[in-house]
Amino acid sequence: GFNVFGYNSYSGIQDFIQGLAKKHSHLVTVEPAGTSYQGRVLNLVKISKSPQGNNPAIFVDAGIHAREWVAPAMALYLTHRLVLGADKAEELNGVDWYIMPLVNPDGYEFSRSSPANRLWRKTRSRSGLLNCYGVDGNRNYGFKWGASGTSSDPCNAETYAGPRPFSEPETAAVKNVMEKYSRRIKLYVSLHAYGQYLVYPWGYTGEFLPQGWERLDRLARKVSSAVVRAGGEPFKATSAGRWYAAAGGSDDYAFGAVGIPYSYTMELTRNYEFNFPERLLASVLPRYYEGFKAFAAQIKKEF
Ligand code: 0X9
Ligand code: ZN
Repeated sequence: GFNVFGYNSYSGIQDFIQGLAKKHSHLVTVEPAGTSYQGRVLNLVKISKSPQGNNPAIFVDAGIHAREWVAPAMALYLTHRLVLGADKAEELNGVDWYIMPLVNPDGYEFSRSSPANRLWRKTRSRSGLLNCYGVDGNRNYGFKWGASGTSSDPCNAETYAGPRPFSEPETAAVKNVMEKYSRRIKLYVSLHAYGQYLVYPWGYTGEFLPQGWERLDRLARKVSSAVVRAGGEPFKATSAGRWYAAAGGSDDYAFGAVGIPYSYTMELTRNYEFNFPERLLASVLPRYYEGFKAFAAQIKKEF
């Protein structure tokens, strides 16, 4: 089964996505974008009213960090709302959406497998000789890879950057999506938890900001205001590196290597750390959706 206001299994998520594509074939396309280390399909969901059009696009991914369950929940709720409201929704007129709702299904399923594994963050790849598993996907991208805020120790449970950039099939799949649609993607949002931060490049350093950071900051504040107007908690807008520096993130890669003009990491939820209660999803996800409408409005206006 699948619950839009729940934490679903990988297979429940697969069923939901395939069901949507079947029922709304004019609107929803599912594209296999790769395979996880353990062989799970990484699906890219495209939602568009003009499949062959040249609309500017928004790319949203979620779940690179296994334990941040609210992130895939949001990506799937976003998918659900876009499809449900497609007739009237301004956020689908002239904008295409690419959503990868679960980037790290191996880690996600591992974090669901027992309370002892609940706080797993990384992928589940096996590192050479050591009896240690996993790479932090958000240190594994090929922009300033291995610089500050990363570990070269495969047994580091939080920030191991991997043996080389894009060593993980999961990050390579996201990179391929960015590059395949790079001419059209104007906004990249990577969903994470927690803290209610909406951060933009650079992530690898807090010493300086990219050129044109003001527009990144302005849009982040617009999105936060939209969420607040809907009754939600504000998002703190800042550069990722001013929060704390960490290199090899997907946001920096999208912005710095691919050239996507707007790139954010969105840290959902303020309280409960990684254990945001399932019963509260119905109150926060619709408020966050208002933030996504604000993102879309800006992309439509500007591109
Ligand atoms: O450390 C991270 O990867 C992100 N925070 S989390 O608690 N979800 O792990 C923040 C990433 C911000 N972006 C970069 N540092 N590039
Ligand atoms: Zn995260």
